[in-house]
Amino acid sequence: MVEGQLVDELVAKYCTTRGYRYSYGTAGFRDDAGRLDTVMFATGIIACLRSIALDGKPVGVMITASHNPASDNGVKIVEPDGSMLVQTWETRATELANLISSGSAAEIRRRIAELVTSAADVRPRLVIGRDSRVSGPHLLECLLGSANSLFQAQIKDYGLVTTPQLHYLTSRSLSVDGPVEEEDYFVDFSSAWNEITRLHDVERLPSAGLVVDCANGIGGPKMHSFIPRCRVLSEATTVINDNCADALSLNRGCGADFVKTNQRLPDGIRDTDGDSRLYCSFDGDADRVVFYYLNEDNRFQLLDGDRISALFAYFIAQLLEQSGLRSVLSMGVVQTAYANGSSTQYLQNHLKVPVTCTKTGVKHLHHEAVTHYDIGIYFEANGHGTVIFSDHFYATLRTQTHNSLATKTLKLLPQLINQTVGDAISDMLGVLAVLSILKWSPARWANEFTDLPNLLIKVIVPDRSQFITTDQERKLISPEGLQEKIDKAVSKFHSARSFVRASGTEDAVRVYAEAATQQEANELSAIVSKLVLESCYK
Ligand code: G16
Repeated sequence: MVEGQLVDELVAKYCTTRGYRYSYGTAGFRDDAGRLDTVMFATGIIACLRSIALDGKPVGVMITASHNPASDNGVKIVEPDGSMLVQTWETRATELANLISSGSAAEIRRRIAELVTSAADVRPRLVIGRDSRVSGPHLLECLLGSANSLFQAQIKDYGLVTTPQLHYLTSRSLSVDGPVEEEDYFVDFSSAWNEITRLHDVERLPSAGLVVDCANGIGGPKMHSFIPRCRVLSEATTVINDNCADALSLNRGCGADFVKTNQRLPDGIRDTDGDSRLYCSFDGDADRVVFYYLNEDNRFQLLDGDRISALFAYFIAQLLEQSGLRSVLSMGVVQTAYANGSSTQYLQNHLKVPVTCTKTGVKHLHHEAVTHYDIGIYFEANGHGTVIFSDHFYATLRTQTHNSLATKTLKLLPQLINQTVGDAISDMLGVLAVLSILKWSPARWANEFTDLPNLLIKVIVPDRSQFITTDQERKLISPEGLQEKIDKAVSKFHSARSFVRASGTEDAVRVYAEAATQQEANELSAIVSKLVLESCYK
């Protein structure tokens, strides 16, 4: 039985942010770090209850706001197998955070006591990590405030890690008896890289080198620990924007989101004349990656998540063909509405690979990939994604007695590519391995198709919750009448498409426009943005 007085004391101590409305969004709770005390305390309770409901299996908690500015923070809960929290529990998390934020002392006391006493007599296990934000340690204290005092949880705190490391370490804690250390992550992925590159006699990258922009986030120090373990890469790689000690520089003028949204080089890259290196940018917690290079006119060319999907689909289709497994193992690509129309055409018409579209948020793409395919390739255009292999895939490969080079390569891919979640480091290794094996330069990779010109912008509105979508977020059902106006605007342009959706990680509405020329895409974007604002102030 939990003492009401204990609950009162804990709430008074840890839940200083009151009166806000919270929502477990695209990637957990996200907000200005100063507003998250209460959310962290509530998350400690929900994570423990989840672990108890799963008989004390390890549940992950990652404190991060990923691509958002340094002043924000956030938290998300990870299932024991490393996937995202199941959706019914997202609702529980939102309800509890809002009750503690806005309920009366008596309501809070009653609800928390109810939750704690109704839980089975099992000691919960939490696996915790955080990114490099300065607010991390304080928010961790608020989380531990409930997890320790109300549940006496068994806690493994990995300190500063990337989000994908935390997902990986959580799933490893489930499958391995004995201690799991961060070192395991480095060893597992560098070994897979070393093995696949030896198998294919890779001695150099197909570009003059690799430059990795770490967004001044936690990816920087992790890359410095990781790269020396990787053959070929250790000499070829330059790590930039790796100063995570300078808290304010996080995601500022650099990183995957900046590069993708602005379609330009990040700060920190100077002398690029005659440069034939391959570049990539991670985001603040290293769960996204986009690539780019400078073409012969020294112009920036982006190779985003759509290109990564296309590259993996091309390569794996070839391996399946060579190993005689094309009709045995199903392969498909999952995209969101942000995928460039040309990439969808290329996958469906050229590679003959099925493509499905889901709502934004890797949790949706992951679910689709796992449900439908033996090899599910999913990347959001922003570079967030992975390739997932099914039990049927592993079983089929076990029965292959003739171990051709293609079969051996297929067996190694799931070790190289993080199976729990999108991972900038592991995705980078996957892309580099494929390019090296195919001997494709960045320009060769880019030549597979030409992107339709596009523009993605943010529009700040008084209340983004008014923007309600359907059809995998491609159409609005509210505000009333806005979709019809957007459709009318789109019909005036060539090969055009536009959609509007509320962000789940920022207080803004996103407007995407695509058309036959950049000028048309820009014009369409301006018209749709104006329609969005008019719908708010009419
Ligand atoms: C998160 C999600 C991604 C999503 C992105 C933007 O990324 O994990 O799946 O694409 O937010 O979402 P929204 O458009 O709803 O703001 P990250 O890198 O911030 O964790």
